[in-house]
Amino acid sequence: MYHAILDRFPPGFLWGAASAAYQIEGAANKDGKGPSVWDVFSKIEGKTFKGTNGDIAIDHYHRFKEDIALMKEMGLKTYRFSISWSRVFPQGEGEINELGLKFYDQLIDELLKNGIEPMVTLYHWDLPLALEEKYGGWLSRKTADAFVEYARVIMTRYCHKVKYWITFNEQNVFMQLGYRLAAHPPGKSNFKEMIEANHIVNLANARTITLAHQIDPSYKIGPSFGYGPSYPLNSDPNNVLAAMNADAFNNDWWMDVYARGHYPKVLLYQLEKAGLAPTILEEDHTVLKNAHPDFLGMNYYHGGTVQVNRFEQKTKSESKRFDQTDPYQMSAKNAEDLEAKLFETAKNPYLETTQWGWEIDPVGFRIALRKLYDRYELPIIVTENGLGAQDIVEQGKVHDQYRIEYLKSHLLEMKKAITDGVEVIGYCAWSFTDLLSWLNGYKKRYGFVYVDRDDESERTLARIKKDSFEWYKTVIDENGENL
Ligand code: BGP
Repeated sequence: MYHAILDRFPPGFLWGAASAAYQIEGAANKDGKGPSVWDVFSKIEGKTFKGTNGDIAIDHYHRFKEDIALMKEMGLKTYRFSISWSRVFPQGEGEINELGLKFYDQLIDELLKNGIEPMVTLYHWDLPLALEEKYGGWLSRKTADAFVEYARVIMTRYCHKVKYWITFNEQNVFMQLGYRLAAHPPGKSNFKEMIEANHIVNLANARTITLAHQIDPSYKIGPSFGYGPSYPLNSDPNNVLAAMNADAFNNDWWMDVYARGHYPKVLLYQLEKAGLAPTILEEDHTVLKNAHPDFLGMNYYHGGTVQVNRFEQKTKSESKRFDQTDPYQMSAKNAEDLEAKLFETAKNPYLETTQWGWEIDPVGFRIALRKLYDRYELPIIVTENGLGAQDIVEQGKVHDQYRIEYLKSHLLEMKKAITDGVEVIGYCAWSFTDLLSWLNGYKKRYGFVYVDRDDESERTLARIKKDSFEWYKTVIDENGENL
């Protein structure tokens, strides 16, 4: 779709930046905070880059005023951050830790004092350890009950102060990495368990959305999803079908539940036949149907390219790569894992990648916005988007022109999507300051503000504005007029 002139960003557009508690706060044991699953997982040998963890992180817990002063200087309209559940409920449930809440009281008040709209994520992966140990975490409906109670406490306390709420950050990511690929806590590789745990998070999500609207009907609440559109490798109809399968498997499985209140039928049918479908109780249908998110949060980094699954490829003469002894093929035959039957990932020949091998695909961002809006017709808040790179300080400055180029190209595509007709109400760059990358330590930086620390030590933790800081300040000031 060509536009000679692009629409303006709507007035009041929420220009923002995002973070997550474990990645910035530090103060891991301070003021009565209980441990989370990440506090333990990051200490297991070989799990994170050089054993990096969030014990100190960038010490935002003690430096939040300095950080918010920088946000104010930048002109940020909104700041998305997450609350550490185990800071508030050290055991995940039961007794409340008032000191933990006090930190968030101060943080939110400081943001409001500086004219910045707080956007609160209730869950950004740091499940209280006690719930994992006591109930088996998300495999138990008791964890969902505890979550809803925690959410009730937070959403009641900050009534009249916070308007925008995110339930879960990237449920697809913490489910896949946690229960299937063993790269996040609880470190499991069990597809069926992933499907079960995921269903329980769906219920927690739906109940929290319904509860939010009961607490305050003017609340705006939704989940944040790690969204990447699927491309077929080429116009071979088999590959087009593979891309449909990939979208169902990677995106619709979650998004349909959020926005439509039920699982996508074709994929559910496949899971049922393979004995992998979630245990859905009669009352669950109503819980899922009754929840109406006000927006969909989208975290966009990149999509993925796919081709026909390896079983059907095998019947084609041009594809001789797969033989009967391929172990992955054998396990998929056992229906342990459905993915191999649906599609196979492929390399996209058109896209360059970041230093960490993530595809750089601004047009994919427009496609993602279009696809989500076309399918669900809900407003979208981009809750994360950004470039992880190794920044270098030269004479006290960080010249991150590459980050400016990355963000600029994405904002331009977002503006095109808005001109296409997509309702986007906010954009949060990932991230405001540099922070801990879950698996990649402190070397992979995303911020507008450099933090003087590395993987080995905390150094001075001093904040340095990068070139991208001034650039984004101007973007906000001009409401994205001159991209
Ligand atoms: C998203 C997470 C963020 C952040 C970001 C960058 O999936 O929601 O918390 O970490 O990805 O990821 P990484 O740090 O792995 O580069």
